[in-house]
Amino acid sequence: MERKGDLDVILIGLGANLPSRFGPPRLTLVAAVKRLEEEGVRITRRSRFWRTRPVPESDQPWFVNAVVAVETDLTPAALLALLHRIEADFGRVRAEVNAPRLLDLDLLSFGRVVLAGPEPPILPHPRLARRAFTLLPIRDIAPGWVHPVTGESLDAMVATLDPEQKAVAEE
Ligand code: PH2
Ligand code: MG
Ligand code: MG
Repeated sequence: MERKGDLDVILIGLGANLPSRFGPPRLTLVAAVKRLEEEGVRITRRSRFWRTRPVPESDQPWFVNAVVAVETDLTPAALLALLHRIEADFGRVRAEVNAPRLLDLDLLSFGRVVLAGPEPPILPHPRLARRAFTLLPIRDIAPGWVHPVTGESLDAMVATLDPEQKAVAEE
């Protein structure tokens, strides 16, 4: 398969810290990737699964996070709507910000597209550059990716992270 340049990838972040009907968080993420494929979204790369401390720090369970690179003909807004539909189908109930969740699907970046809002999606994802749980999985699958707005490399962004953002690769 032709490998798209790291700058052109469409990146989806996956996270969970509660069990779902599919099992513990990691199995939920595996099921969500399968569901994306069934919906016609082609998965071209998948990061390792990372166990990550909740941000902001709390007594919630640690998360499992991963990132996939995909190909799709959907627009960014249509892809975001699909992600929300899958979250709902998996049983996600939207509670307060940063509540524990059984599945979170975030549209992190859409090639070089920059969308400032206010209506979603905001691209790239506004908090992406400050989170180990997005940067480290992206580095697994697109090490040459640079932030489309700031031009910063992954290594540069990772270097500015608070070391309290613990993240451990599972495989
Ligand atoms: N998602 C959040 C808030 N905090 N922390 C970790 N470790 N992983 C997440 O996916 C996460 C979070 C909001 O979506
Ligand atoms: Mg999120
Ligand atoms: Mg989300």
